[in-house]
Amino acid sequence: MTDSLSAQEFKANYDEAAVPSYTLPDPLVAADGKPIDSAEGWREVRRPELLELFRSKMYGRAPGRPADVRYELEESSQQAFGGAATRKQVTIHLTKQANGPRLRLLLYVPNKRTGPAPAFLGLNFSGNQVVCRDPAIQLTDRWVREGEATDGNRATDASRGSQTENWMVERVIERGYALATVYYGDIEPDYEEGWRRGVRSVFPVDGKAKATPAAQPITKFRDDDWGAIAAWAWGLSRVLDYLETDGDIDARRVAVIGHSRLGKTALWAAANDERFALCVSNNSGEGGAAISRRRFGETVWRINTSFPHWFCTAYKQYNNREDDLPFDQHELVALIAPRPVYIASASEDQWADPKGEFLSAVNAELVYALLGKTGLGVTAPPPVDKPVGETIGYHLRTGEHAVLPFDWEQYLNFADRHLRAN
Ligand code: GTR
Repeated sequence: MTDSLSAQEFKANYDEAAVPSYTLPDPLVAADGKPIDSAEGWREVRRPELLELFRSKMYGRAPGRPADVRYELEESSQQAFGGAATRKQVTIHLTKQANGPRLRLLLYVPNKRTGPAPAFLGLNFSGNQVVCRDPAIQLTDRWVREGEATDGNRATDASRGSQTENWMVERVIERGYALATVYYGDIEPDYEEGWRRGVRSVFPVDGKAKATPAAQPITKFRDDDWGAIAAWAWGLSRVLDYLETDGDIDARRVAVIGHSRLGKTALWAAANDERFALCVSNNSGEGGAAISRRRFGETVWRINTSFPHWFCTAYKQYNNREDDLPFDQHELVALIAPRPVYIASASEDQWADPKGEFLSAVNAELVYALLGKTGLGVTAPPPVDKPVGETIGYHLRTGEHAVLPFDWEQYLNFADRHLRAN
């Protein structure tokens, strides 16, 4: 972990009484001060304006879709989980070069289905082999964070299935959804210099519709060039490009899901790429669903200091200056409207500011309403373990910072309501 600050050096505020007073930017007032009062005004004026602000000031700009992708089916079997699912392992080559950047997709599709399956797509933290105990999953050969089931920065067989209960793959299949996952380190390894071994070293941000590799090695970034979160989100869109070509998947019903830093990533992916039909942000916290102006738990300064590579350089100017941000995170949620989005917090995860995450859901409501939807539909935080909401879902689960079976059950119920209703 590139966490260069020890906890002692930063005193996080966990006292609600010490949260400063603040005014949230109104998502329905344009930069020129004019009110936005129609769906068209949102689509044509305000949504592009907000996207541009988040791109240029926070996550950074990403290139377009690569000009030369190639999909290689490495392995498949219809006998996964005792015949309940078909497993596919597909390499997504992002350039023409055989040794160029590539993503390894692990896909399970339920065998019991009447047509192309809706799917959950999420990046994983430690290699595809951690998501369940299927011995056929390729062990990642990429850099992984050193831990119990690694040999230095290499994953070992001991890591197989270690996050089974965080992924619930068999349950997802049983409920009729496909599960697609890629190791986030395939896109970019998560440390400050990790970009040198990831897609940001290959594709320049040049504003062209089709991304092609740089002629010269990339050596530095401009203030608004993509950070790692934008790169991971871009990778999710590349997986969706593949899913659009796979006849077993209904690419119009793909839910993008992520936990923690990857929850921030899922939100940004869904904000940018309207092909994602639904978004789940699990404990995404600072830089995700939590309101930055609250300065509760992790703050802008702290996240930019611990993880200098996550956001674009321009974001650093807001260190300890949250009130100067031309947006707040409820507007990130609003960028997903009118599509369904689920925000989940955990009671012991105060670092991620559960109340701030809830308030983003509340304050995105205006935009959902303008687009003819009920968002959260409530303004008071619900009791623990009681999901609320309509097109915006929310719950505060009892317990720690993690995606747990309780969370998955709520996401599956939410997806049933939104992706299965005809
Ligand atoms: C923490 C970071 C959080 C969150 C978390 C995670 O150290 O401060 O913003 O992203 O890591 O991703 O697990």
